[in-house]
Amino acid sequence: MCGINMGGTVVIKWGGGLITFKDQLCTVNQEVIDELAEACSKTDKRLVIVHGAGSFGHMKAKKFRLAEGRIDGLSQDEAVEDVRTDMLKLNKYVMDSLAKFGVSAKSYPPHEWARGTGPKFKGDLPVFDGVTVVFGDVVEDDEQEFGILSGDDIILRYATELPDVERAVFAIGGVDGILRVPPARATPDDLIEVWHPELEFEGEHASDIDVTGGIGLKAARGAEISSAGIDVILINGERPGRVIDAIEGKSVIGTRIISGNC
Ligand code: IP8
Repeated sequence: MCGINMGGTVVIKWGGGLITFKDQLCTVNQEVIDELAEACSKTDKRLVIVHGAGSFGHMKAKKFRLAEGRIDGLSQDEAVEDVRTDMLKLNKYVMDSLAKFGVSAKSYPPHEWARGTGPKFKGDLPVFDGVTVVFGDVVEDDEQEFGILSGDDIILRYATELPDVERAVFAIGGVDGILRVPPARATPDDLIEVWHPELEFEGEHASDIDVTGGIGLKAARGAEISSAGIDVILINGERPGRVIDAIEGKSVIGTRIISGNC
């Protein structure tokens, strides 16, 4: 980070499918992590980075049904600890990369401060006087003992509760934004440049792998952020130039999310 702080806060989600290889257990895409970290080192905005889980979280959470909480007859305790440990490992790749590019950042593992799942989880949002880093995690839950708190719910809370948020950026993998049809069938014309909740799209959700909501959850949380008056954009996180431009609020290829059909 260089220079004086030029204005407000930008919250950015690094999608789990962007920073890991989603179908190979606990494998990181180091190149993408480094590009994102470098992009984040180039801004004077105050950043909150929320990263997803990808193959460090979803596979084991799915196998042991951790999103459903305690299930009698299933030995889940080890899996709860394993997924937390795996998420800390993924977070270390992120933190090491940020440090490599000179970013002063501090990480706050949600299982230490958040309780409950979904957008109404409890806990004071930690903020660092530099770059704040948090991530999707296995957290304690009053009703079901534990559950999965998605980074998409965390970003909603940061974007709407910090006082000076300028925009929320969702950096995702493999696509330029929200597409009208699943990526395998899409042409460049299928990118939805402005999306609002009344506009239907055929989102692909790998529910065989993912325990949280995929693109649909990002779109829904994006619309909630936008209805609080905060700009929201979904971009292809594999294009560092777009990541930088999105953070700075410049015009960029992607999907802007607005809250209503107006
Ligand atoms: O990838 C999920 O977070 P997300 C967290 O941000 C775990 O939805 C541990 C699967």
